[in-house]
Amino acid sequence: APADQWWDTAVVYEVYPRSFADADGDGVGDLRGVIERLPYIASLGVDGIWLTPFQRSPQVDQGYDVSDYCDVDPMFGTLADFDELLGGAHSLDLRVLVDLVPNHTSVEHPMFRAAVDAGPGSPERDMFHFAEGSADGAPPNNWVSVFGGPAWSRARPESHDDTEWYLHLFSPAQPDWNWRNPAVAEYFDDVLRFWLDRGVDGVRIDVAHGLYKAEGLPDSAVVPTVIDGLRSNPLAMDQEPVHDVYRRWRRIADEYVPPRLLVGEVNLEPDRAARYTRPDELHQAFAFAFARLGWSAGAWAQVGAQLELARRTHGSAPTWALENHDLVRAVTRFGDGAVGIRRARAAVVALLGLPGGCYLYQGQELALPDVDVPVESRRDPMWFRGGVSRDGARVPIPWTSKSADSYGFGGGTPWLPTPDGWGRRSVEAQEDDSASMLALVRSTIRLRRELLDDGVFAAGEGAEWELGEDGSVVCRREGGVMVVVGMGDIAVALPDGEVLWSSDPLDGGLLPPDTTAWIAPR
Ligand code: TEU
Repeated sequence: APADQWWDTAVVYEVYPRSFADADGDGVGDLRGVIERLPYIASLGVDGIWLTPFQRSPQVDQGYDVSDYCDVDPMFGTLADFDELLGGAHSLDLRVLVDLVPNHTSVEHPMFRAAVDAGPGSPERDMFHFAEGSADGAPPNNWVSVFGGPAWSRARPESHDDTEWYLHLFSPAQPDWNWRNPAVAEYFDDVLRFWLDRGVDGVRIDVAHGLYKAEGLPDSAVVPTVIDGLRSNPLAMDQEPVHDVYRRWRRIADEYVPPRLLVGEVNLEPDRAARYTRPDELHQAFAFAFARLGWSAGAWAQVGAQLELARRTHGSAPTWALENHDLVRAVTRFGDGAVGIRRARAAVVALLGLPGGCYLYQGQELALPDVDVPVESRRDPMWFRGGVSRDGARVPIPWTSKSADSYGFGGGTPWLPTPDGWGRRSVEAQEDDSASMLALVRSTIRLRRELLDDGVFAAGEGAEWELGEDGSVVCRREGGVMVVVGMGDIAVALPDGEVLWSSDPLDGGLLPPDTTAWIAPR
């Protein structure tokens, strides 16, 4: 691939800084912790990192409520620390993506505070969605928030003359911007340029299918669909004008040398999501339909085929991910215990064998399970609004085998408790074990790179998906390599060809259950 299209074949490692490594011992991970562990990240063989929000924030939604888009939260460090991180990553050939949150902000953002103070009818309020409710005290419309509960809160509940409400698709601490006001777009141009000028290689865009709401904010006639505990309201998502925002951002990203990457969190079905990666919009959008799948060959083949159709229709490859800080960890989703680990191994080898960029989430390389965080320790605002808790995927990373310093995470009481036995899953425990998930992820990424260098894997390949024998699924890359995942109860015959790789040892010419193999045509 041309040097400026590195993302087409890249493996990017998602770092959730508050749970990665805590250098100052306050129980919360920080940028210095990331700086100290950059050599570890580089040792995985990945091409870059995506850092989830570390900007100034009251941390109601763990940083996804941003009160200053252009500064580092003191909990995580300083802008100077960020610059050091960026320089350190670049010197290890790691690209750096930062998170941009344009759908909503924090109630503590100066512009939102100014809007509350300025009162109804003011230009300040027009930066957000303020509206009068009904005479009987109900909110302006019937929308519910993604996290549960009404999507509206009163701006000044104590006031008798100011009875306006403001819209928040997520928690009440996260007011939505009014993207129909051109001043909002101009403000975000500056935010985008601030990070790109600092030298970041790209941005991950939070709720990229949000931003615009249906004109006039009409009542919704449909009950929102609930996926992974999140409520999706079609009137609040995937509105046509949002595509102009990405055309505008793409022009900005392309002004830089080399061009910068735009990757969107577009949590939509394949065909709708792929529209965000048309040639003049985003470069990548995560394949959420795939990330949500359980252990089912039928489902993988079906969604794989949908993604391939979307690629052909709109012209850009799927971007693969199985885990992130919002989803239940793969080990747990696929069955937990030894079976779950074996399937998570097979799944990561499958993903890394598919054509297109691939994102891994910190701890996935350790086969960490989702943790059942004790109710009194949960911190997720979604949990507090009656939804599921995403804390189970956010527990601090175990670096060392002994419990001291929270298994090497840091000296303070960690912001989420680490469970018993966490040290057995640590980096230290897996480092010298050739049968570990850590060893598998490293060697799989290395082989993927070699196959790309040798032209066995190529950027931009399509892929055919079909059901194989006895509960297996086969993805045949255009260049000929087949990724075969055994998801049934019995071992299956492998297609003819040379075995390039497998997630666990094969059984003669047979693929055992819960195993992935890469097969090259002879
Ligand atoms: O998650 C976004 C999220 O919840 C949506 O993709 C949701 O599935 C969709 O709106 C339903 O249509 C991101 C972050 O990853 C998450 O941690 C934050 O809590 C959330 O945004 C709010 O910023």
